[in-house]
Amino acid sequence: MTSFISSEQKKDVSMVVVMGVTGAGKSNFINTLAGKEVTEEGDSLYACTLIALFDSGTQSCKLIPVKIGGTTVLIIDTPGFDEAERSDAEILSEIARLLAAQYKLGVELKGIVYIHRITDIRFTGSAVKTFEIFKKMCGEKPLKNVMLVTSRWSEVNEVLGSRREGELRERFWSYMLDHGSNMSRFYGDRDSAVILISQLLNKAPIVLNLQRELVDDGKSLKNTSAGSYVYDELELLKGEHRETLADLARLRKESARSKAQKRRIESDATKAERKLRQAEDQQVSLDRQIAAEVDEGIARESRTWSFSKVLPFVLPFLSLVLHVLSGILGVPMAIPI
Ligand SMILES: Nc1nc2c(ncn2[C@@H]2O[C@H](COP(=O)(O)OP(=O)(O)O)[C@@H](O)[C@H]2O)c(=O)[nH]1
Ligand SMILES: [Mg+2]
Repeated sequence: MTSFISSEQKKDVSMVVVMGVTGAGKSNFINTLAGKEVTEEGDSLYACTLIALFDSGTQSCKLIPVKIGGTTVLIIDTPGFDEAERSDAEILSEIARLLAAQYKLGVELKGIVYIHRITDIRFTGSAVKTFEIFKKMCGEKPLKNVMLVTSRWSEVNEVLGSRREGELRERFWSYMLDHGSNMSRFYGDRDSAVILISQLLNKAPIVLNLQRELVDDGKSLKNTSAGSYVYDELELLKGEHRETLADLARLRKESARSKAQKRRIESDATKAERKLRQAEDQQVSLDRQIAAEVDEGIARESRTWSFSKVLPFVLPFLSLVLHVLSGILGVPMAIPI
């Protein structure tokens, strides 16, 4: 379906994904990057899109088109793998759908910005998990298009910040830096955000490990490196819930318990059983063919185009991409067609 789009048109649109834990400063970074563009240029396409996406109130991925130089960059704001309302499996599925669609549509992926607060003293469990999934999604080759960004520099003094930066460089981020990733500071101003994104735009486009696994190899999400990591984490979690249930079963057998204690045991057991079932359901939800789903989504969305009685080749590539991606993700878009 993308054959009617010339490679020249494709070059006008590219994509950058922003990742990091909740609260790292992803949305702040993207707003800073996009904000001035929206107000200065007053382009209704960008303004409407931005408002529609940020008003949606969901924790899902968001698409924000930003104009930098002569090109439009679709910035993807992703949720961290630590959301209370959404499971890791759900979040990964959504990111996977989006990346598979971008790859199939032929939009160039220029890189990934990974944001980390310089104020964080240590890597928490969710930071480790988000970073691990991110690494597995990437694979090795695309690491040269990864920008490791530290945020919240206004909240640390320079000496302390530099020391923590050194720790990140030598410990947590050394593997990625050795494989060509770059490290950068975001000071909260638009210029530093633009410089950062521009560095990625100058690079050759990348194909992520996850995209090759899903689209080229036709693997189910569960069988990809990132998917199997999430699956295995769920397996560990299930083990913990089973242990809890076994402990509670032992307590149940012991006699001489008060009514209150018995009630407590039953309520704890119900909770553990529910969590066990949820983990099982999440594992099942990873057993899906993302590439096939995306094909269906693209076919469905292109039918909408033909219903609108407008020939696809006269439409700007950007509008088409936004239409398809938002349709696949179920994100509301206010794009005038
Ligand atoms: N002081 C300061 N606050 C920030 C910075 N970046 C983000 N914040 C605040 O931290 C909170 C979380 O940021 P947000 O961009 O929503 O994080 P996200 O979950 O990664 O999208 C918000 O209240 C922001 O206003 C920063 O560089 N400096
Ligand atoms: Mg956010």
